[in-house]
Amino acid sequence: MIHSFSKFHPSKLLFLLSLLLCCKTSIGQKTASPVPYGVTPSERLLAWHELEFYGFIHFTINTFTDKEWGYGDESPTLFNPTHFDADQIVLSMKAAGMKAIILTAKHHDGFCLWPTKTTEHNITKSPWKNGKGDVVREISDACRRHGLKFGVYLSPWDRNNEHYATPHYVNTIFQNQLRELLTNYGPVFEVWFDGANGGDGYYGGKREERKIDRITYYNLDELWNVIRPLQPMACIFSDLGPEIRWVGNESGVAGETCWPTYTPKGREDINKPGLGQTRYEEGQFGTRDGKYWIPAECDVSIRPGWFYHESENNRVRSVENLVNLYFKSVGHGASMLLNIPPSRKGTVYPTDSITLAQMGNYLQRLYAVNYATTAKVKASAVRSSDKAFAPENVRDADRYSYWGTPDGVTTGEITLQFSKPTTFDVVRLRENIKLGVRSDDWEVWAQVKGQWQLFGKGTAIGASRLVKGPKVTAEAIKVSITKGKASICISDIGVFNSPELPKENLPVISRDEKGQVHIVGESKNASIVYEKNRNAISATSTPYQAPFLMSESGSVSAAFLNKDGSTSRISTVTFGILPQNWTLYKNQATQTTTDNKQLALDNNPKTVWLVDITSQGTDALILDTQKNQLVKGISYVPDPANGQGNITHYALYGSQNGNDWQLIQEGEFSNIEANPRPQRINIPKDKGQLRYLKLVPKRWVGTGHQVRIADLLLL
Ligand code: FUL
Repeated sequence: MIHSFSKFHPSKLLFLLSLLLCCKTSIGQKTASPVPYGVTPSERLLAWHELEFYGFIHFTINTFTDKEWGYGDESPTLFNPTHFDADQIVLSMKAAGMKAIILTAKHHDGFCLWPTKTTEHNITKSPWKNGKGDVVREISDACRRHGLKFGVYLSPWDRNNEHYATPHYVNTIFQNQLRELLTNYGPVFEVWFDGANGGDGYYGGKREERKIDRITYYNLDELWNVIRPLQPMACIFSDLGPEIRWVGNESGVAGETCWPTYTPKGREDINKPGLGQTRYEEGQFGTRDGKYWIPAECDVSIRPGWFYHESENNRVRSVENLVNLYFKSVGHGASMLLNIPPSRKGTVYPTDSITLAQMGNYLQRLYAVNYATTAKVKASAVRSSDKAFAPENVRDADRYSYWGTPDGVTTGEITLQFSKPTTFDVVRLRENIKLGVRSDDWEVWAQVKGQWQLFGKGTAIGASRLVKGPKVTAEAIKVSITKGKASICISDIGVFNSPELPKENLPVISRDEKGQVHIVGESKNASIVYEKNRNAISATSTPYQAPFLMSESGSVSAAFLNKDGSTSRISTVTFGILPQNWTLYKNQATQTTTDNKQLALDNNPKTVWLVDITSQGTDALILDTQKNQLVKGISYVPDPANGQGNITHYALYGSQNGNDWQLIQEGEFSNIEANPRPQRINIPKDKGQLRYLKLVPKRWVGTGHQVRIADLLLL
């Protein structure tokens, strides 16, 4: 049909106007830029995307109580770092290549790390610097001094505050805490709201459970309005956004395909997201053509826990592990938020800071030379002869200058010809996200000795995509867009050769059924040394020659000792008391279960005992160790692979005869849902002489009728 514009109609005027708008060109540019496709990021999200890799600091009273979640009844006098050094912390993190830091200004226990006027439960009541200290001030100042952006974590859940769950807490106390943080500490790039919300707590001495409606309680529209005028460039994070979403796990990985756009299923109205309400698995992937621009952030800790625990000093992730996570987060278009928990001294522990420096060194060397910058570029189609769309734009350092194809041309290819065969194993792809997420499927090809071979392929590009392929020496590379929703706007193709990564090589420690401890491993010119019940290793540690017996509970640490007296990193394994003829059953000794209960005693977290539970809080898991002995604690190892059924609340009893039971402790396994790491319950000496132990699961993750026990260790 041919349109006739001879007769005036208002819709025609609108059409003309929109045409004019679409055809807007920049100065000197004759061809119109493509119309943005779908939703696009705001200015502050664009700035956020450019950060890619930044750090988290978890530091508070928990650092001193050895906990992951404080109950809220901890005395502020416990907070007393001996050598707090904000520069050391910030510089250790900067050395890794981080561009910003988010600090836990208040965690769930409610203790405020700055001198707030909103609650007495704050740093002025601690002995540190005679109550004159301010961790938020020191860290934010150090960030500015060293050129890093600063962000705040303010836990909505406050287990200390007597007003929690009332309107007064949320409308006055919590909002004022935000106001203080966003007014007094300079520019803030991100405000982090945790999803863990409501539940048991001290609550001013009431010690009860308080439930809140996660969708309505926090008056989120109002809360966002507190943030906006005070910090216009601060992006708001919560499980569902509104600006940055949780990736849905605490392991540091985004989905292989991870869209920055998102329409949370069953919740089309993002203005009412609630805190802590999400379908976790969705966060990894986002939604193609989602209604909102809510990119994913991958939060992960360098240690198993979020807070510092001395017992985890030898469980710091290796640089190899961190780099792998970097490729699975930043490399999938999300950001990497790596947590570094300062120790009780108030500094980053040496193992952590050495690893951070190694990571920084790796990233610096990775990006040192971009082989694309000197390549000859050719594309299958170009929008026009305007420089604005030239294929060469993919080689420059500008994230937004791009190669553009004509409207309707959604597939095509671009070739980069090197002047000589070039070795690489990483290709970086970026779209100009100011124009939306346009392309879907892509392939990267490498031309090796005249033959094109596939280097990598996938779906979604967005702000950044790192393709890690085999090391090849190629004459050229070709990026093919094989499916897309709008004309192509690729802004970056980077070609890099990754440096050698130090491979983690540690002695492997295991114990057999008879209690013999074996330590195996090989390292050139090095021998193995070990220690029992000591985390540190030195040249004077015991040389390992043959397996040794250890039927009691305890830890074994081992490392390679080099000829020059230096040692490798240390590996530490904790063993429980050796289970010898122990029996494990549900409720009564007479009750036989057909399930695989021995899997809970095999010291292998990969094999899991799944127990049917008939009723909450009454079914008991009973362990008979066959003899009275001193038990110092238990370690419950949840299923690391499937959270559903992992125990969150328990009661633990002990007995010498199997009839008279004494309550040892009732409590929670904090944060086990998001971070299923081993949980320890200490048993006081006066209750520790026992033969039987009874664990009553009171609550667990999900609504199923089974609980999961990967391992149960008696310590
Ligand atoms: C979780 C919290 O409950 C953890 O303690 C930690 O702060 C982590 C980053 O988020 O949901």
